[in-house]
Amino acid sequence: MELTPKQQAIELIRKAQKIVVMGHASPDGDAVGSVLALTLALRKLGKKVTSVCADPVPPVFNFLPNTDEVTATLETSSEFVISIDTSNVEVDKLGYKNHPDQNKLNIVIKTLSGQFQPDNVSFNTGQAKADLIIVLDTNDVERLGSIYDSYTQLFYETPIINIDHHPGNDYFGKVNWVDLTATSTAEILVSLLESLGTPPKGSNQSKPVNLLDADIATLLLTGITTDTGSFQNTNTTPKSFTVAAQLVAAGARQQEIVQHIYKTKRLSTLKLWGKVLANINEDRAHRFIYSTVASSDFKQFDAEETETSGVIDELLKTVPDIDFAMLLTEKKNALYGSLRGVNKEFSVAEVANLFGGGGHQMAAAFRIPNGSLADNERQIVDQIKQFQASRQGQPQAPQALPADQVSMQTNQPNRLPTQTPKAQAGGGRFQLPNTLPDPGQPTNQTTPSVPNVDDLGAHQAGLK
Ligand SMILES: [Mn+2]
Repeated sequence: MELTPKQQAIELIRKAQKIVVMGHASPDGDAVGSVLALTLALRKLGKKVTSVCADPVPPVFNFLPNTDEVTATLETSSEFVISIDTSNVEVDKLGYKNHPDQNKLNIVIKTLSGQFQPDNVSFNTGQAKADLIIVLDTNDVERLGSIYDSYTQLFYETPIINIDHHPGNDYFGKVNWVDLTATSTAEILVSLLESLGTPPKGSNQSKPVNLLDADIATLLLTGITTDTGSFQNTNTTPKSFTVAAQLVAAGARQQEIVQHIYKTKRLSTLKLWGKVLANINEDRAHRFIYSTVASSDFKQFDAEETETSGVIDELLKTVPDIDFAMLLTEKKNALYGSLRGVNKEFSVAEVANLFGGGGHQMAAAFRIPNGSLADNERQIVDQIKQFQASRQGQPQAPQALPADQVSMQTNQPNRLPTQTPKAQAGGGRFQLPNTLPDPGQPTNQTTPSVPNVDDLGAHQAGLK
């Protein structure tokens, strides 16, 4: 009988010694909690584990254990290999002469026949090595950000276990454990850790290991809590409550999570949010509101780019009698549009689609590389007005974007992409954000092509 993805994952994990656990770029609570929980649990089983993420853990999660060890750099092997093409040369002897006074090491090859040329020599620097990669909460390898670009070879050489709950997961792993009914990756991991702690049949390990200790349970509960918006979002399932109760019973520090994530805001965050509120533009005729954050606002308040996260969910979308709220944020050489539905009859994904983005009915996003408020705000707003007017059967405003400005990512059929699609440099070209966080409802609805929604903290109301 064919093994389930869970059984296959357990088998690969049991065999591996050196494991790299990764989460998506711009990590959210589920990515951070899942990566660190699995890291700590695997270490309890005697594995050597590295926790990897392209971006640093947002400061809001610093109360969690081991956040300082999440790294964007993998340890590489210390070997430097010099290869010499011997097809035209017969080698006699190999030796070396060390000249420490000149900081020099000469490698000497004596030949019987033929002569080496400089272009016969090639080098191989140390490569990152692992027995197993476990990618968590990530629907495709592009979402790993710079990690995938930096260690492409490692990804091709090493078996990957892909554990995720996002619709549209690319199935890029050797083992793909994708559970769309799970609220979070952390919820899936609870079941994995229960099984991993049980000794395999026929092994000489007799005692079960309790992998759900208080720290690990706290990390996992953080993932479930943030991906369900503190159990407020409609993706919250009976199972998520059961699992959460199990984690609390295992010692998860639920009050600590709530206090740090939902009841603490930095002064810089409050100032930034104040600016967002002051900048609200209202268009009752076209039934939307929007606000903006300029890159200068982050500087002015000494705020990080992640600190806009939550403002749209906690504040902007609480306005009644509109179809949706939008936040335009200038960051990382791009203009990000984050959309949240208010009217349940309306799909914000359609609005995001206008700009080459996507998402779900209640939460969607788009990204304009090299965009800015000065260059793009007017155009975006005009196009939305036109879209709304045509829905409402009103006269249309002009200004459609050329179709060639729209580009979408395509999924590669064969596990890893053969080539890493790079962000287009051309200004005004609309692309999907490649750092979309999870859906949580209202962000957890299925969409065919765009699994994750926006990096502006869809479900993490109050985060960062
Ligand atoms: Mn998640």
